[in-house]
Amino acid sequence: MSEDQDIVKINDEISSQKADEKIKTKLGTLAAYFKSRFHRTPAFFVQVPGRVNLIGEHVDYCGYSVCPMAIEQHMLVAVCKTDEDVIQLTNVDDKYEDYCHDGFRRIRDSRLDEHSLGPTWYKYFLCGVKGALEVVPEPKAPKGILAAVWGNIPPNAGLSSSSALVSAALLATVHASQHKMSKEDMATLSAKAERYIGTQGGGMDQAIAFLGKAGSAKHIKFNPLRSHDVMLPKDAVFVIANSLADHNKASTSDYNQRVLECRLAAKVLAKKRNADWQSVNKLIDVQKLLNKSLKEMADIVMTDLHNEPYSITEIEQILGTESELLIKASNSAYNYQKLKLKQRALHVFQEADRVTAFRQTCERADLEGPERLVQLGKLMSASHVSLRSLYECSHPRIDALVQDAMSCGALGARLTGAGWGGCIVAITTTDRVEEFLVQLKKKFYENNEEAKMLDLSTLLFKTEPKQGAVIYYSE
Ligand code: ADP
Ligand code: NG1
Ligand code: MG
Repeated sequence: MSEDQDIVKINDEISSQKADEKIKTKLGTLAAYFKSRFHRTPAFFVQVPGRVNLIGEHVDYCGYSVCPMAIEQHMLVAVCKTDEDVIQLTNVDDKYEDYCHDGFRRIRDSRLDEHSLGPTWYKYFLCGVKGALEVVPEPKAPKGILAAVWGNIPPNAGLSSSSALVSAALLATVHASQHKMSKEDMATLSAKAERYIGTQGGGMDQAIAFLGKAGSAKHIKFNPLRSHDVMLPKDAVFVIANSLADHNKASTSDYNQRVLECRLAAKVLAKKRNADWQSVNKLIDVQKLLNKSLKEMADIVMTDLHNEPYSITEIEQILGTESELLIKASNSAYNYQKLKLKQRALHVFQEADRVTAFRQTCERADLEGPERLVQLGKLMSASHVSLRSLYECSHPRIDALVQDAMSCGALGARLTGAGWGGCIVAITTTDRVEEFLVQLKKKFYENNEEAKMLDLSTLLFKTEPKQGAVIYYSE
């Protein structure tokens, strides 16, 4: 009997046999590829989507809620167990080289964050495996696994290809171990697991990867993780457009620098208001301690923090402590002479407020027709302005694309994901979307040499809320 014939439908919350014709064809193609590489048949497949964040950028790691939706583009992984102590990975896209390593269970104890020019693709997969092996009881874990990966989420573009890969690897390992877990637990574990790559992410991407639901965006809250459906207006269409400036988040310290700035801003604000700053790690912690609204917190930032960047020495003096203590929690290089506490904290409190306003605007019964969409558009555009000027995580090409989208008739547009490149998301209406796509294509892509060599439908497309992670079985 083959090692994997005992796989049963244990994670029934996310198991599905109802593959539609399109996905059945893909599963067949991937199974054939798997067989050609491993001379085995896959026991099951996991499919995990990318996401577009509609609003709530760079707030998840401060403890605040976000409003993303899962998209159609996804990571598909074919998996089987093996009784050899090995992990073998292959990728349908040959730009991602095969990987083979002895010692599958030893991945639990390995370090994955050592890479100078950005992590190799398989490290994201190993993060997911490591995260799973940390919770699966050892005797249940397979001796080894074989996996073939096939993804179509534009990489390094803010649509969360990395988390789809980490979450797919975690789900594959948990399922191959016949271990039963809730979606929320797998999402929380995947968020922790992706931090092994070296970035101190907040958990939005892995949450929507598991909790995504066809037909509705999600309002996701953290600690503990929970989600609520957000029904988007029927006449709204969300369009994703790729700026073609790509940015691998784990290859620079930009992201972790923002996480550090927010953490230090939270401590300084607490200290200035005579609260227990040592217990504060996130901006939401100081808001709770002071018992203020988000708008009041924005006012406090304006009065308590100065415009000039802080040095770590000044922060040390304010807190009366040593910098070693403050920076120990992270593992990447910072610019600790120029810490922009005021700008980052202001963005976070105001952006968190916009998330609540976005959900309320979707749900308000008294808003008539186009007015609802106009208000959603304004919130999205305000988010972009803040990301560009206060959070400084945009890119000239992203700003140009946002501007072009607005001049082509979008009601609002903003960068989505971590930024420093990647994609924008724009809101338009069902009756104007086709014209909008034609205009934006002309304006942004037609004279772009790089775009001419690519399939435009992968750079500029309409999107709608899709299902989160699914497990399929071979027939
Ligand atoms: P994103 O915004 O897409 O999540 P990140 O910088 O966080 O961008 O991570 C993207 C990384 O994920 C890529 O550099 C690559 O290593 C990995 N990746 C993305 N897509 C694939 C794929 N189809 N196959 C293998 N690895 C992938
Ligand atoms: P990207 O780089 O777009 O996958 C990141 C973080 C999120 C969130 C956003 C900004 C990870 C895995 N993802 O997304 O948690 O902080 O940036 O809102 O770190
Ligand atoms: Mg990512």
